Amino acid sequence: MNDILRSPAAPSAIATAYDKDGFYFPLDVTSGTAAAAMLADLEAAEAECGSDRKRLSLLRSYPSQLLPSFAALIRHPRLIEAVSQIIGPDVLVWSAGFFIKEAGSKSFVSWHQDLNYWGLDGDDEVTAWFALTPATVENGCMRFVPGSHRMKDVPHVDKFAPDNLLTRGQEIAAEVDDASAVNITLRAGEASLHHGHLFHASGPNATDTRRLGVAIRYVAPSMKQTSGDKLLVSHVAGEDRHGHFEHMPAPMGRLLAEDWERARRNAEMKKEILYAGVKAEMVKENRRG
Ligand SMILES: O=C(O)CCC(=O)C(=O)O
Repeated sequence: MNDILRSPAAPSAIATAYDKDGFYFPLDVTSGTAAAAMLADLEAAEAECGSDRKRLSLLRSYPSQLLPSFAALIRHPRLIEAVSQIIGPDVLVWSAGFFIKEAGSKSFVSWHQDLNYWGLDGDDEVTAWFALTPATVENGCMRFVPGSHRMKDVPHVDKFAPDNLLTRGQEIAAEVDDASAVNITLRAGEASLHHGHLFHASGPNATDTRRLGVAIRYVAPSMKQTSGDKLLVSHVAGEDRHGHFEHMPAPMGRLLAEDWERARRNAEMKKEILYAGVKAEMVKENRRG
């Protein structure tokens, strides 16, 4: 990647802000040119999927298993360095999927916390949301409530609103102080970091271009699924001394048959976790969270 980095923040600034607010941004990861090249790779792969909706859904949910450019992104030294300040040097990627808002789309994300529905036994987790396009107020950037991560798990209700990008259209079942939220605007090539208990949401895309970001869920290897399932993860830094997950290899090429097969297996396992207790007819492709 042809990276042109702006002056990076001192590592302690990341950990301090994250501890206080539950998030950190903006983190310089790649140049805009490198982000545009990743976007072009994704869009070429989307075109190659044609009208195969199942493949499109797998591609958008598991790009780092199918495209070497995204396998490199989740291992990018700037991301690993920043994430290690928060969860330590041993790092796995639990998932890395797109949140896509097409031009002019009503797609939104309701106020929620991430960790409530992932079936993990702790909170040694951090999401790096990497912007493939700029994230602006107009195109529906994320909004974070500073300090809300200290509330730990709060109750949610499943609403299944059609334009909600979350798996269950889940929403925090209490009033959220929207006025205190911060707009997480990013240029293409920057990322934000957020805690799995942070209250966050995002609005529709009122512009005439797509808004795309990859939400990379980094976890410490000490975490495990409360169900006992060994989910598929990417081992991206340090060591895994726990063996709670099955490690996947990085793709050796673009859109290879064995990687489609592994992504399919991953999707089946994740569906069981993310949709636990939900009626089959409510389960939709291209949903997150
Ligand atoms: O992309 C968005 O607008 C929302 C992303 C989100 O909720 C997340 O990454 O946890």
